[in-house]
Amino acid sequence: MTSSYNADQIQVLEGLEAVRKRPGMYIGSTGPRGLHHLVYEVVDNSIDEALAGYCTHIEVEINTDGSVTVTDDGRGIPTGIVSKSGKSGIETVMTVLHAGGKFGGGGYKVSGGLHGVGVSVVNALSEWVVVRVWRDQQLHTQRYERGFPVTELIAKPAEEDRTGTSVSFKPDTKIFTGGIEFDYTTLVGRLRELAYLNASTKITFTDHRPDEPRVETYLYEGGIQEYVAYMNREKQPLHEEIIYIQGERNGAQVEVALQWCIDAYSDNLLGFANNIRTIDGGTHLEGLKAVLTRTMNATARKRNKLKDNEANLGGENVREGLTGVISVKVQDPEFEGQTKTKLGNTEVRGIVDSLVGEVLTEYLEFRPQVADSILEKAIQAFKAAEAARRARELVRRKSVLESSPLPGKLADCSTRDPAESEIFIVEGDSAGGSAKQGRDRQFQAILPLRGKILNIEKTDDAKIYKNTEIQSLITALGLGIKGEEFDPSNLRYHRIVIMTDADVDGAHIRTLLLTFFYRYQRSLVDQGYIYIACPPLYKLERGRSHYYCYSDRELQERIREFPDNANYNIQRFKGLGEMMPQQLWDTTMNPETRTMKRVEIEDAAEADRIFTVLMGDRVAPRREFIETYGSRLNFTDLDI
Ligand code: 0RA
Repeated sequence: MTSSYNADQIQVLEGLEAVRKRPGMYIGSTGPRGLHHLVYEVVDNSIDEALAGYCTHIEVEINTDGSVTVTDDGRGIPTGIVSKSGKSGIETVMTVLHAGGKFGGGGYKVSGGLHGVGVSVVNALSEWVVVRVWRDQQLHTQRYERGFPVTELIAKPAEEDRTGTSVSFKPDTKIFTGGIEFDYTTLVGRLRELAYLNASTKITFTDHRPDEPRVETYLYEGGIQEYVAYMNREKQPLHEEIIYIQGERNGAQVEVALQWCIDAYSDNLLGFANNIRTIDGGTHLEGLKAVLTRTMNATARKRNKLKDNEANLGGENVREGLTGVISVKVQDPEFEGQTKTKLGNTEVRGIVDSLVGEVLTEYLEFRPQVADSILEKAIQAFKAAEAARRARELVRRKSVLESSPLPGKLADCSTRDPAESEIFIVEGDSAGGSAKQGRDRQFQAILPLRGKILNIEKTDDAKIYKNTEIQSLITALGLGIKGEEFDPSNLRYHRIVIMTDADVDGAHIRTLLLTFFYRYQRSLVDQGYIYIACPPLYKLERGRSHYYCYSDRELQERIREFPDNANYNIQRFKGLGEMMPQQLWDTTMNPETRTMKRVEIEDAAEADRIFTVLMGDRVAPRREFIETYGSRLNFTDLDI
């Protein structure tokens, strides 16, 4: 320990102690998400330095011992004594909750970070941390263990002529009991996203764990414009130039990039506030949607695309085929909702609305062809929506969607509490039969589907509502109308489990179902209601014991454990229908023993693109995708 404690220091220790006692409060969870959050928290500090205009390069490294190093070329954390804490700036940043860049008057205008808790939280939750700061021609180093400094701040002449900060940390296995292994793909997704959101900030990512280290560099001079171009790279743009709007009003910075595509029918708008992906939307997206609808309608009237007696285009019509990113940076972001991913600042709505309105109106005035092609697409969408609405009304009148009887083939569960209810969607009647007999009818429902469901990516809305398998899904689950704001209290089951055979057909049906959920009511996926069952591939019997194996590797490993001359028998399950009801329960459905994968979207842009490529109507990009990734085309690889 460096010195005796004063009152402030005691408060500090209590602060970090609180973090170790209730880590979830500070980083969300102690699972993989929380673990990766540590990296983001450190990187956010370097991003803040970049936003302030002092840092151009951030390097992130996963080291061979599983620790992570984040290095930037910013000003370096101040080393002098901070009067309030009586400690060096470095120790203050490392040990005082929320200290971040806020002391010494050098505070930042806006700051990123979801929890915004600062590096001190990373320090508290790490077995060790080593900080290096290049400043004033010196290299300052200090080491911490579980939050406590274990060395002095040591300064020696710097060998390089540079400034900056480097933080290395090894997460504490006492806190992250599920393991401290960082996932390459997860980090790549977020770091690339950060590079898009912070134009001209170079981010290098190196994974030193493999024999041959993997290095990636992200540097996007065009920022979110390049992000939109990247998301649309498999699509056909309606206009070449990406519409880019940028401005600042009342201390809030707004950046918008938009591009409509001919061959896209849903809208794909991503919102960010202070670099946080706002999955649940918020005022920035509300403002953007409102101004897009108003501006396009006004332009349509001005250009005589809509007559006086014709109704306005709806928001969804205007957004059809649109890929867009809105990124706002505000001084005091308020994040709402359960997952804190909805921007709440009310002033942002009006700021986005007025700023985008002015620039977009003028933009379209100068580019009448662009305006006309977007409007023509919107008008087509409007007409198609009208046709779909008529088809829907027909469906509604037949009361398929509302107060309709549940589908006949649904074997419902007895409980009426959605929170404890599960529904297994299975292919075919024979699998359905096994599942019905094997389930716990108290809380498990079974819905057998016949054959392949419609590919919703390629089908227009009118056909979707006419399809009986889709009708069954909609009514059994209690879903509303496609794309409309969905009231989760209508959802009849909080676990929707896709249970298909472990073969190519099964994988295809699973993809079709995932596409359906993703495009029809994406919030089901976002809220984590969708699961994939993992039935075993083999039953291995030896003497009186048996094992279920879920992969070829597991089978081989089991067999290898047997003595050389052992007699054993392998049964391969060709489909769920071949399993005895009791087996299906034991291996796949019993919550005590089963494994299920929860479907999560880690990278929205990637997910959108992959669905377009895999399920859309252009063949060339699909072939290319399958040729590139074919051998490892399964859902864990796709991160969905
Ligand atoms: C406090 C004040 C200043 C910079 C920083 C902290 C800072 C923190 C981190 C964490 C990672 N990289 C960082 N870079 C800077 C302002 C410095 C000044 O006024 O010179």
